[in-house]
Parts: sequence; C-alpha cells; structure tokens
Amino acid sequence: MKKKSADSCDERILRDCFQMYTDPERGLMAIAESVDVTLLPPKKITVMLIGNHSAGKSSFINWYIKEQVQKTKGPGQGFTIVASGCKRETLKSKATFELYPHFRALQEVKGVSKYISTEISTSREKRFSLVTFVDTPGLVDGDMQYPFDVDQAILKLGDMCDLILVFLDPVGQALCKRTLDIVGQLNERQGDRLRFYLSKADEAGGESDRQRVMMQIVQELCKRPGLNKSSLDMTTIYIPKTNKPTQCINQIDQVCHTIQKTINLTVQNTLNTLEKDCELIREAVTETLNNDWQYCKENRSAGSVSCALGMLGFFVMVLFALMMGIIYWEILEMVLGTYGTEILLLYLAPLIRVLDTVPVQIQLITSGFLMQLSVTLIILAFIFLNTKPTLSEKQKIQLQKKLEYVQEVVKAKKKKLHQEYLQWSVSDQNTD
Ligand SMILES: Nc1nc2c(ncn2[C@@H]2O[C@H](COP(=O)(O)OP(=O)(O)OP(=O)(O)O)[C@@H](O)[C@H]2O)c(=O)[nH]1
Ligand SMILES: [Mg+2]
Repeated sequence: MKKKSADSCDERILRDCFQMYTDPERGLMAIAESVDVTLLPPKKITVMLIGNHSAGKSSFINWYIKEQVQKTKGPGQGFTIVASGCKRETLKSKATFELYPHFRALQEVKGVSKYISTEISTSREKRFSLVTFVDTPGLVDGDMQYPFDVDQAILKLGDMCDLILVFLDPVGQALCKRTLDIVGQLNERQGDRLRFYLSKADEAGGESDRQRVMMQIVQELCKRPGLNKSSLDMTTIYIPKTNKPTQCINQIDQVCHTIQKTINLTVQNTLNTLEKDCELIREAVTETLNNDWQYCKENRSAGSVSCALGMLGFFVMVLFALMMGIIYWEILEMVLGTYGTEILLLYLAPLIRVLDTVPVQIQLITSGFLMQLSVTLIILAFIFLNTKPTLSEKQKIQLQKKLEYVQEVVKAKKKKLHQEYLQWSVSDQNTD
C-alpha cells in the first residue's frame, strides 16, 4: 500500500508540472510567450530499444505493459512509438508527428516518415504512464534492404531519447556488425544513455555457454571507440514464462529499475527546469517593463522635438505665405478682400520696407527657400512623431500580475512539490 501511494507521487509531480506549463491562461508557456520567450513543457521519459533482429525488443514492450500491442512474429518494419493514453489507438505517421512534434527531426532522414507509427495503450502496468517506448526495426547484416537509412534514423532518435536499451540475443545475430557499429556511434554521442542486455537468456544454454556468448559480445563491442570492459555492464534477461522452468537467473527487474531511475532523474530535472524557467520569465518581464519605461521616456522627448519642429515649420510656412502675399498682393486681395489686405499690409509695413530694398529675384529665391525649409521641418516633425510602441497601463498591470503569480504561486508550488518528492524518495528507499 505504501509503495502504491509513493509510486503515484512522481507521476503526480510530472502531471502538476505539465499543467503549470500548459494551462492556456496562467500556464508558464503562455506567460513566457507574452514576453517572447519559448518554453518547452515537461515530458515523459522516452526509452528506445535497439538490437538485432528477433532479439526480443517488441516482446519486452508487450511484457512491460502486459498487452500484446507489438507484433512479435516476423521482422518489425519501421519505428513504433508505444505510449500510454486513455483509448487504445493506432496512429499513422502524420498523426504521430502531430502528437510528438519533438520527433519531427526524424523527417530529415529520407524515406523514414512513412515508417513511423504510434500504438496508444490504456495499460497502467509498472511505470508505463510515465514512459514512451520507441520500438525499432531489427538490425541485420548483408542483403537486407531497409526502405530508409536505418542507421541515421536510429542515431537521430538516440538524440531524442532518455534511455537506449540495447538487446543482443545469444541465439540470433548478436554479433551483427550493423548493430555493433550503431552502438559504437551511439556511444560516442549518448554513451550515458546506453544499457546493454543479453536478451532471451533462457535460450542461451547452460551458464558456461551464456558466459562465453557474453564474453564474445563484450569483446566485439570493445573494438568500437569509447567502449571498454570496465564501462560495459551486461545484464541477462528473458521474458518470464510460467510454463517453462529455467535455471537461468533473470535480471529483467533491473531493466524496470533502470527505467525508474531515469524517471526519478527526469522528475528532478523537471523541478530544476521549472525553477530556472520561473527565473527566465522574471528576467524577461523585468526587461520588458524596463524597456517600456525607456521607450516611454524616448517617446516623450521625441514628442517634444517633433512639436518644436512642427511649430517652427508652421511659422516658416506662414512667413513664406506672407512673402508671397506681399510679392503677389492680388492673390492676398482675392483671399482677404480689399479691407483685410489693407489692414494686413499696415501691420506688415516694416517687412515690406525691408523687402523693397531687395530685388524681386532675390525675394522669389528667398520665398522658395522658406517653402523648402518649412516642408523639411514638417517632414522632420512627422519623423520624430514616429514613436516606438509601448504597453498600455492595462498591459503593464497584467504583466505585473503574471510576474507575481510566477514568483509567488508557481515558485511556492514548486517548493512544495520538491519537498514531497524528497520525502517520497526517502520513503521509497526505505521500502526497497
Ligand atoms: N525464449 C524466449 N523467447 C523470446 C524472448 N523474447 C522474445 N522471444 C521470442 O523471440 C521472437 C522474436 O521476438 P520479438 O519480440 O519479435 O523480437 P524483436 O527484437 O522485436 O524482433 P524484430 O522486430 O524483428 O527486430 C518471438 O517469437 C518471441 O516470442 C525471451 O525472453 N525468451
Ligand atoms: Mg520487433
């Protein structure tokens, strides 16, 4: 009973974290997006199984989830994602990429797109609710033609997985060159994620036969760069069958244990990332508000300059109009009438006297210059008026509220989840 409640703790933590990220209104992803930051939601662990043809990869998945979702007769053709859900379903490649956008990088491998599908199972066995399996096609040497570059596809998937289980069976082609080569390459990229298993160990004969096969496999693997005997730990496993008694020690529980350890690590990483993401949001919101304050300040001074330039432009324009009126007073008379013109000319007497001392040609050139100057000043006024967009008061308040929510509610929730997780870890170790 104790184990059951403890087991659900990590699942609940991941689910709570997922909700904290994806809530459409108050989720961290939505909040981060409003300040141009992209966050990724936490996800379940991804476990890929690779190995030679007929090594028991699909059978292991079926055993783990206690459901025959994967075909175990004949070679597996492509890649199958086996995930938990609320409805038994098979998804083709298009739906698979929609459901798992992080697998889209696989489309870069030519021809592989058609050969990926998803099996959704309702199983609640073991830790399946927190695991996404990736079953891969069995690897063989020689004439076998894959409709895509299988090596590249597995290497790409390796980058997206948290754990890579290598199944090598003693009866089949455990020493398949292709398998060993891919393992060598995966080891160079994701060495810490690799785990080795001598699968179908119940078919390996006696203990001495098993040891010999294992030695042979380890020797071959050690020829690949970066792999050596001290780092190569091989576990013997087989699918337990009640009707077939066997002497061989079955360490299949260790696979489950390794999966559990990876889940634990993911939960810890998720909680740490949550804290970092809260900090990222805090920095982005503070920067947005600071920038906005700076833009408001710049806009205010630009507004004053624009106003001054506009007024100056208008004044020069009036000056230009008056000069034109003095030079072509008939126009002035048409606009203002005789009486208006007389009054205006009375006021402009000093200017008229100055203008009279200057030749008409110079007067015209000066008016042209004044017109150009006023147009330039008005254009400049408009340019300065082109201010940077700023946040409205309502938007600023909303941002502040979001920041408060992240800093107070989310961080407090994270702290609580972290404490629960620590308590659970201790009690879990006690139960073990
Ligand atoms: N004795 C024994 N047989 C097993 C074990 N695991 C799988 N098998 C059998 O081995 C055969 C191949 O198993 P699969 O699970 O299809 O192997 P696979 O690695 O998925 O094969 P491919 O998809 O072709 O690469 C099936 O007939 C299984 O019943 C095991 O642990 N012990
Ligand atoms: Mg298979």
